[in-house]
Parts: sequence; C-alpha cells; structure tokens
Amino acid sequence: RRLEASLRTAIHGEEFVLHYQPVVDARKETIVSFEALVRWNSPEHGFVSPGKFIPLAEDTRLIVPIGKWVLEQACLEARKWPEHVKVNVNVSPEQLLEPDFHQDVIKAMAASGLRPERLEVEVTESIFVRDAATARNSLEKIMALGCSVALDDFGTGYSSLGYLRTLRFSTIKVDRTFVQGAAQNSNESLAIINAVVAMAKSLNMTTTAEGVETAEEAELIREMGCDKIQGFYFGRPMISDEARRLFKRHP
Ligand code: G
Ligand code: G
Ligand code: NA
Ligand code: MN
Repeated sequence: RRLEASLRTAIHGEEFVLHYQPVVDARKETIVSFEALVRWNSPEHGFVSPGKFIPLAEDTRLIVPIGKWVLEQACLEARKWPEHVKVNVNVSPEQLLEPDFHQDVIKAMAASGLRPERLEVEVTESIFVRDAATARNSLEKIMALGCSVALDDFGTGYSSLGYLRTLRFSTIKVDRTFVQGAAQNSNESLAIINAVVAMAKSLNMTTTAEGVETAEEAELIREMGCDKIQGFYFGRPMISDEARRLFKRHP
C-alpha cells in the first residue's frame, strides 16, 4: 500500500510510539521538561522518520487525529513524572486551526489528571502565515487554561515579529542551525543568538537552545545566557521507561 494508506490505519494499529527528549536547566543541568517526539513503526514500511510522515500527515490532515493521540499519550506519561517536570508537545498549524483545538487540550488534562501548568505546547512561526487570527485565538484559549506555549525553530520561519508584541510565549526555542553555527565560530550565528536572548529577556520569555551536542556547545550556550538546553549532549529522544529511569539517577 501507499504510505498515505498505511498512515491512515496506523493509529488504529497502535503503530505510533512517543519518545522523550530531556530539556535541562542550562546552569543547574537538572531536567525541567521532556519534549514528546512521535515515532512510526509501520509493519509495511518499517521505521518511517517523522521528517517524512509528519509533512504527509499535515497535507492529508491526518495530523489532527494523530496529534490528538500524541497530546493524550504525552499527558498520561507526564503524570508519572515528578511534579516540577513539564512535557512539551509539538502542535501543527492544522491542529491549531481546528475550531475546538482547546477542547482536545481540556480532554487530555481531564483524562490524565495533569495540571495544565505542566503542559507546554510547541508551535512554529508558520502558524501565523496562514490564518494568524485563528491561530492567535486558539493559543489564547490554551494559555487561559494555564498551559504555556513555546515558539519552536525560532528564526527559520517566514513570519514577522509582530506577534511577539501581543502573544505571551513562555519560551523561544533557538533553532539548532544557529547553535551549531555558533559552535563553529560563525559570528553571524553568535550575533543572532545574543539578540534573541536579549529580546526574550526584555519580553519576559525564556530561551531554550536546541541541538546542543557537545560539552563545549553547552558551555558556550550557557555563557550566552540561554536558560535551557536540549540536544544529544544531554540525551537523545528515548523511550518512556528510559526517561523515567533518568529521574532515579538525577532526582
Ligand atoms: O524527532 P525528529 O527530530 O526526527 O522530528 C522531526 C520533525 O518532526 C521535527 O520537526 C518535529 O518537530 C516533528 N515532530 C515530532 N513529533 C511530532 C509531533 O508529535 N507532532 C508534530 N506536529 N510534529 C512532530
Ligand atoms: O522541530 P523540532 O525542534 O521539534 O525537532 C526536534 C528534532 O530535533 C527531533 O527529531 C530530534 O531528534 C532532533 N534533535 C534533538 N536534539 C538534537 C541534536 O542535538 N542534534 C541534532 N542534529 N538533532 C537533534
Ligand atoms: Na519541537
Ligand atoms: Mn525545533
């Protein structure tokens, strides 16, 4: 069967699994959150990378039911973690533009018993390109529930900065291309990270550096004043059991 046909039955076949990647406090190096990242193991196509099936799921709108499942699973899992640890869940524009997306969030909270303060939704700047008003409305509703919102892959989209004036994101995630550039002594990357950190501070938002792979990169990012670090250096996306075991080693 074609990939799309397989994707259509994948939820029912329980072919998805969530992996979790730690986000750590830049200074203390303690775990502050885990980002949920979906994986698809298809009986017909084998392991399909999210870089391939997420765009297909978005084009076919299958991301709506898949995203609902991701949200529910991530909240159920986070309920088993220490109270101070959040869960970050990626949300596609197609989900956010559904008129009752916030109802999915309310349902996931109710089903899991997770406090809304422990859920951080990740969106990219692309949500403001298609239907900015609806996206804003949807985000304001979930912020009103007590959830926080992070701006993912910051600096790689096509949007303007205008929405930063009126939407209170809690976190700006600096895209890993800047982090990797900075580590390779790109003055332009360093300048951009410095500017984003300064801007976030004055807007009362925190920053997370993505794609930190080495101790040197972690040190550089810390010196630049990023609040949180995520990347292979502190942990690759891992299965839920392994994520839970991390708390025993780093309580
Ligand atoms: O985990 P990996 O780096 O391979 O992810 C590739 C892409 O898929 C990233 O852009 C990531 O944001 C996206 N992605 C992973 N999990 C989810 C998910 O649950 N929902 C959405 N919308 N995107 C996801
Ligand atoms: O778009 P988003 O930021 O959600 O994508 C997350 C993706 O980044 C995941 O697929 C994850 O596997 C990948 N990722 C996480 N940490 C690192 C890292 O240190 N280096 C690289 N190259 N990719 C990473
Ligand atoms: Na993300
Ligand atoms: Mn990102």
